[in-house]
Amino acid sequence: MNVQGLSEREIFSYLENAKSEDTDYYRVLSSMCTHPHKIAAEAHRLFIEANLGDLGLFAGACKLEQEVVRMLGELLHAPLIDVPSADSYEYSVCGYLTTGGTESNIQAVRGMKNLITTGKKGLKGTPNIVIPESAHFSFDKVADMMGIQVRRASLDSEFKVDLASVESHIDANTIGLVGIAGNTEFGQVDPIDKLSEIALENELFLHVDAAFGGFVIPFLEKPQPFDFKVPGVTSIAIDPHKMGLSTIPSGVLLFRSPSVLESLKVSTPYLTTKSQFTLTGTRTGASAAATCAVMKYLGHEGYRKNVQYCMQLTTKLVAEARKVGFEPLLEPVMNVVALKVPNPDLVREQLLERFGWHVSITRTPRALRLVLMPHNTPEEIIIFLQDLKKVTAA
Ligand code: 0PR
Repeated sequence: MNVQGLSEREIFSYLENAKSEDTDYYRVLSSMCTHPHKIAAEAHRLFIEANLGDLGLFAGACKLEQEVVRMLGELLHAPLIDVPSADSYEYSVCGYLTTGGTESNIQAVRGMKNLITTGKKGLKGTPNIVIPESAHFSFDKVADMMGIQVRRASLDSEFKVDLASVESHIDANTIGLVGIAGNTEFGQVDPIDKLSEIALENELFLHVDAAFGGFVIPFLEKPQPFDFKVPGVTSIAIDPHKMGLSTIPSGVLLFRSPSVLESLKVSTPYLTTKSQFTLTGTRTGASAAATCAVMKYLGHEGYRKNVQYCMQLTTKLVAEARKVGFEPLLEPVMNVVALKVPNPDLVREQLLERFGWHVSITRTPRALRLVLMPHNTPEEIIIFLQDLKKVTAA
């Protein structure tokens, strides 16, 4: 750190310099995040100092968090629970705002572990969970942090989790299953209703990672079952900072039953509140304000239009790609396309070096992974395909 502080002008010139190295989402086809909606950005600024880690001091921000949880609970058909002590809320949905899908996934599994190890089952060895091969790498962190064995079930030919493989991994030490509603690489949705049957039969928790798909699936023309309407689903991760158009960091974790949230509680003797069930202590109220504001501003119809726009881009990209001879690995279910191209790693490198396109790659099989977000345009897609053709022809 320098001894004397710099001037405001110097600071901002320094910051602008750094900012000029950021992409501003120009030619970005690899991101599940996008520009936050301007309403979200303004609301974020308004609550910049609010700390949800000390709810007693920030009652207003706390109400906004509860309202986000209530609205998302309603969207995802969460059951209402009785909260006699809450002043203006007779009924509530159970959950809280996280920093994103990673924290939500960690906490969902921690909840399973806490309830099982203190509860009925009496484990004989290391607890395990069964997740799809396609699960996000946040579950590797779960395995590392919590001493839980993470078993990966294989995928079927449509990149959904294979149910027979899930069943073959379940044993006496299995505490829960995970299904993905909108997997990171293919945008595919696992058969959550079938996973629910397996979970109920074996008395297991079922966590649905809808970090990306949660703000997509409900607004598709033909939504697939993935939320609390499916009886065995016990928790859901959904990220407003992805297709919810809120600011980073905004994730939400919802539970069907308050007992799981209860199991996450630790006491906080010297705070204005007695206990905390969140993973982080100090956490921003700005995200609650941003998410609440953008959800109320857009409403169901606003999000439907957003998804419709991204799906139109997706359809256009696939149609144009087919014209030049590139097939998708699967018919896109949401706004993620895995495109079969020769030598994808080299193509990716060339697209960036020669034309400034940011794309990513699926692991198995290796294909070009493209996420069509609100920052992309139909014109951009035409140019992208021209550039892709040049790169693959070389
Ligand atoms: N679950 C799923 C299904 C996800 O796709 C992701 C992130 C997570 C959980 C974890 O969410 P957080 O990163 O919010 O904790 N998926 C994106 C990915 O890994 C995250 C991302 C977003 C990466 C924007 C890059 C980027 O520019 O691809």
